Amino acid sequence: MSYVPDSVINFLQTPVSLLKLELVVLELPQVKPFYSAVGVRNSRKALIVKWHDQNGTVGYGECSCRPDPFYSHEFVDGAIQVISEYIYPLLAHSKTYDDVLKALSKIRGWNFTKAAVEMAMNDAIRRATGTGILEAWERPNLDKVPVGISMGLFKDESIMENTINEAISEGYHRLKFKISPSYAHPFVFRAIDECSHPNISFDANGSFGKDDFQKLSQFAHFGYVIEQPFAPGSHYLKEVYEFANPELSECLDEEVETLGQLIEYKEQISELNIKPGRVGGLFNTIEMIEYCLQNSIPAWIGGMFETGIGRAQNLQIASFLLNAKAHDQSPSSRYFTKDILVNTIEMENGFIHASYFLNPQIDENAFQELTVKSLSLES
Ligand code: OSB
Ligand code: MG
Repeated sequence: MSYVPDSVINFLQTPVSLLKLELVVLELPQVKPFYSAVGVRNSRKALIVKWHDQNGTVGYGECSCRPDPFYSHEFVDGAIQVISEYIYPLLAHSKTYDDVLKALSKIRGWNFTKAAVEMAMNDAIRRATGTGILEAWERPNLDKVPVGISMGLFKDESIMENTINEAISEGYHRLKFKISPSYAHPFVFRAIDECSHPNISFDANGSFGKDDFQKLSQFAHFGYVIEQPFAPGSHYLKEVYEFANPELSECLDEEVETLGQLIEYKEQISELNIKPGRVGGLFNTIEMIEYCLQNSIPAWIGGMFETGIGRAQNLQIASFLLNAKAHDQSPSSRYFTKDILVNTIEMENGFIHASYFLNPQIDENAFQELTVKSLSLES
């Protein structure tokens, strides 16, 4: 049994060819540092996979894991090693999209890494034929996607208030505040209390442990959804917490890497953040979204500070979620001083229009300029 519609299953028979894989590391300067419970980011080190097919078409995929293993076990240099030593050799006899998925499934975990390879292959197919797996997915979709902002931990009240006011005036459909036990400051509670936006949420990135229930309850008191309150693998703490506190309204992120995990937790969560990289690629994302739609689990697409390449794909996926109120897919200018698409992704009144995310073109000059390292895999 599959939750995936026949049109997508049939698409998996699409022929593929591979001449070489190119792995390129880019470094995109950020507009400003971003603080969260998993650490600070000053620039975005991005791994781009280029799939060169035998007819000269090049497809692009993005591996959106962090440079360190603080969000998930994956990290950029590890991803490069896994692709070079294990994934590339497995691809040798792949003749169809399905063959590639089967080859990738031999690797346990490393979802962001496998997703980048699938995305690059799919992009090559789409550029050559006009139809990729998302075009083959026969579901209605939106021509503009509502966007939410994910805001880092703030150093003081005035920066926090300015950022909130700016986000509201730019039309963001959701304000998401990063939180952590060490962030339970009076100024934070005051600013959140005074914030009038109708859609507010929190993201703890797994930072609350069993000794932090009192601080967690101070945030939970607002009644907003809390994303990943406990560390992945510690979901039992929800029940322990609720033994002495009101029920938590929970969204999962880090904890859900497979459909099996979603099925395990679905009764206990109020919504799901789906990151195409985290769940291991496009096919798995389609399957998870289908499962959510068929089981009325509210879901939206999360971000990992992707470059334009990964973001355009995330936005296209988000366009299939007709009822989602907002996706963590801010415009490029919120993150980077320079991005790598010809048509830099922009937001208008809190929406990103399809012209930015369907068929994105790479700005080769910017791509070159931001490259710090590259490696070619060819037999
Ligand atoms: O937890 O959603 C998260 C970025 C990197 C790692 C984890 C997360 C995030 C974000 C960024 O919140 C969302 C975005 O790209 O706008
Ligand atoms: Mg999150």
